Amino acid sequence: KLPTLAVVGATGAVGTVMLDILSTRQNVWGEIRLIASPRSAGKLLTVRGEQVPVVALSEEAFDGVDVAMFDVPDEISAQWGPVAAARGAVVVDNSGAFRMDPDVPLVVPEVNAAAARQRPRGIIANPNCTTLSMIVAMGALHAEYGLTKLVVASYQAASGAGQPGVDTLRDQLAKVAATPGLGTQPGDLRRAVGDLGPFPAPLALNVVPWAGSLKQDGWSSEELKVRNESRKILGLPELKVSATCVRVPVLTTHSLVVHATFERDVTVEQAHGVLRDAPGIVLCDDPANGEFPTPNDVVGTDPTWVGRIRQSLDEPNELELFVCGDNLRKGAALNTAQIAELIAAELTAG
Ligand code: 11C
Repeated sequence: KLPTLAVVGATGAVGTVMLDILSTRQNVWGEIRLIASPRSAGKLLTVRGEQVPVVALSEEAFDGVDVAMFDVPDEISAQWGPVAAARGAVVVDNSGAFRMDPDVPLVVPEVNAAAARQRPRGIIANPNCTTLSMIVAMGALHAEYGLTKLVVASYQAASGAGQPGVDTLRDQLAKVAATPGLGTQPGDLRRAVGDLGPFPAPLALNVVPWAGSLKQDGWSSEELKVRNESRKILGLPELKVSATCVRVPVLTTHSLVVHATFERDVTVEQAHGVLRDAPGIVLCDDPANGEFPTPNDVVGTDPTWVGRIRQSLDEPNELELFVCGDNLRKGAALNTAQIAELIAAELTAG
């Protein structure tokens, strides 16, 4: 019998992409049960070409479930993940609730698939979308050259902040399009756009050097997640990581500029060879012909796209590169689906 999958948070921004992914990937599931808040109960959603009614989140909703994916806010995962695990489901959680728990593996199948087998709490965590947008490429390069330091700047899309982020950016873009001349005077966007939504400054025609909440010494939660999660996934607890997270007026697909330092020297040709052969990576690096990834060329695709690779002009063991990854697909739903498929294979193999 094929395993039963529950999708918790089926109606959200990531949940919606998840239903699309489950409808297009190889079908390894028996029943797919869709779970959401009580106000969405009874709503019909399409998955695998069939209309499936949403059921309300409750303890009983997990009866008979083998794998439960959670795409919900941290506090909902923190409360309900252990409930699902206690009912016998393997939980794959996309929130920040469990990522740094030493008894919860943080898994990116291309990098550390084996970690998914050790799950004392019955919970596996899915990384933050910003970490995920670069970590497949960094994992491949680390395996060959030994990573010692990462300095990154992110260019994060509005949908990282969920549907309110997307709605806010679209609304602001409509307002600036209707008012020619906006964006030329100090603060004119702030006065014109009104609702800032989940962002601390206007996003249309702007960049905003902030994502997440304020943590110690001026670091944002997002910047600390990039540091802590990269260390855990790569199994490098001492890795030096410094991140600056920035929101840009892109709907979906996060980009990062990465400055990576390795134990061993690495040329551009060598890095090309590694990345060309790595699963989950598309190398797009031919600047002479104007070829490099941009978020708009990448959105809706599964791989991590890598380009603009340069060897540092100062150090032969340092590379500069630019990566793009769809934050709702590999950054969230796809990686969760890949982890769930690892568990499905484990369960089916008995
Ligand atoms: C953003 N990366 O772009 C965030 C959203 O820890 O899963 C995801 C937050 C998380 O705003």
